[in-house]
Amino acid sequence: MNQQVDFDAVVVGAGFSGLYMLHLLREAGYSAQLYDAAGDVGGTWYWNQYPGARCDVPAEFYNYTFSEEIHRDWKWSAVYPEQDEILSYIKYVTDKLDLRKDIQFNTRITDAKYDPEAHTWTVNVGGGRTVTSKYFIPAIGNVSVPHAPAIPGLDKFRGQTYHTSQWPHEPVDFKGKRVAVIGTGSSGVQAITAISKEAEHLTVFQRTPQYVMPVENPKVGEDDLERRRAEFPTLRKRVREHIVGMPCFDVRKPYSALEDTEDERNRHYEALWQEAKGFQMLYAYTDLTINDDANATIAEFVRGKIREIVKDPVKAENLMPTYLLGGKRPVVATNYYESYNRENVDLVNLKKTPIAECTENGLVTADGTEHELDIIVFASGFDAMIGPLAGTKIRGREGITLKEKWDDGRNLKTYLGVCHVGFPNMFTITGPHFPLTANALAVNEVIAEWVIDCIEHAEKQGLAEVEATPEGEEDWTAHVNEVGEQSIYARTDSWYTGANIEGKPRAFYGYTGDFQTYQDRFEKSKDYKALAVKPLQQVETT
Ligand code: NA7
Repeated sequence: MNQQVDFDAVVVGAGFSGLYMLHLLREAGYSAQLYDAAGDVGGTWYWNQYPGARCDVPAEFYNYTFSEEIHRDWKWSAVYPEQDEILSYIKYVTDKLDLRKDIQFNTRITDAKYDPEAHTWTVNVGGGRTVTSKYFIPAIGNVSVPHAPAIPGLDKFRGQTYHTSQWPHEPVDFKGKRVAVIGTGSSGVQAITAISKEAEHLTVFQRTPQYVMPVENPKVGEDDLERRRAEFPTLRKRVREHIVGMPCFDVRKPYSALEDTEDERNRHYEALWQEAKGFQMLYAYTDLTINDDANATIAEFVRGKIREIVKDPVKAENLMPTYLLGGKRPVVATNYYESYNRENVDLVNLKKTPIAECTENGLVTADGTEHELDIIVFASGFDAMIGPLAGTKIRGREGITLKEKWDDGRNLKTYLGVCHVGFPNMFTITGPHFPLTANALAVNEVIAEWVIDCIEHAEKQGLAEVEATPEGEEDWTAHVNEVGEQSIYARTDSWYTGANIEGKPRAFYGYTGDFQTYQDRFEKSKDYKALAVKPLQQVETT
């Protein structure tokens, strides 16, 4: 590279995507430095250390696919490993690739600015220091800025409060404690099943009931391990050829749910429920998430299961979801509904009795009931997708921030979710328009590999700048919005459309098309026609 810079590239975020990006940059011979606010690697898996946290994609497909050696020398203990094991895997890969020497921890990047004259990024690394780089690659996650309801009087509470995504790294003792969990998304559901077994009393504050699919978590035996090692050569291909990048889930009956009789359907659903393979239930037929009438059949089956499992009819009624199954991010868990049969577990339906205030003793609901508590756990989700990037003051060529460019989501446009008009030489890996329905780890690999190809292309062509064209942004954004409008996500309130946060503009914050179409777009974009380029020569002579 020709510019005078501290590093060819600055990467932000030491989660799965940032670490792989760092590896690819180094392999290609670029100097790179990675910064992370955390004290160690892990990203999501560093921060989300709440009880019960585990992956809901089988680990067989939730690990890197680029290195046979890494794959061969690692042994998952269970099909759906817990948070600490995933974090150990990330540390293992980091050490195996010797990445730590190019990572600076405990460094939150709060602002970065593009210099259109020098064609470099200046990144504030804290303590009055800045570093410069040609390329700037935020890989800061899309569910990494916690959201919590503003509860009047919360500051008076004498007990402890935690957010699932900011969990302390020392164990929290729930024994003998009266605990509240607010929120019943993936994190809340996992935390509820774990905390209910330990706490003296648990009160779940639920805004929207969830469809929770059962999942068993068998141990991985030696035979299975050998099979996985033997199958490694085809792993990447199998993952990338699957509609959501999880080739363990297959359509069990390759036709519409409406073609079976009610009895046949329910027998089929029951068999899958007993198999307890999580997301597999969504693939019982071909059309459960694209045809509302088909969707209604599985939704009704799950409601029937809730009635059957939960003994207290009032609790069961409050647990009944009514929206389109799959319209919110699907949730899987072991014995979630069974938790409500425990005598120490109560449920508050916030739609009927919202939280009015917090006192020094606990939470008071609108009916005047005071729920006395020692611990409040917020499992209330995130300012998802644009939150992390909009919350960082990243200023492009014209000096405006991403937050301003996107008008807080009212004018959200990206090119492939990766490049942005006005922000040359910047690539976002896990930002808005990231696919929401595909295996995130597989997507991370696709994007990071595209970014390194693009950088290689720019360097070979002697370019000073690469940047999305307005047409490229318009075209991709129109595609995201079109598939979003056609999907069930358009008709369900969730963080996919910003509906989880009051006042957040409604938009398709993520890509909801299938993984194949997504990859095709990336493949086709390798002609770089949607990138505006500024040859270095041209820059030097003007
Ligand atoms: P989610 O899926 O956004 O779940 C958050 C939960 O918190 C959900 O039940 C929300 O209800 C609830 N919530 C949000 N705001 C409030 C307020 N103001 N009052 C009460 N309850 C509230 O976050 P998770 O951490 O569970 O999972 C995020 C992703 O991480 C997950 O999809 C996986 O990809 C991993 P709502 O449904 O919005 O009514």
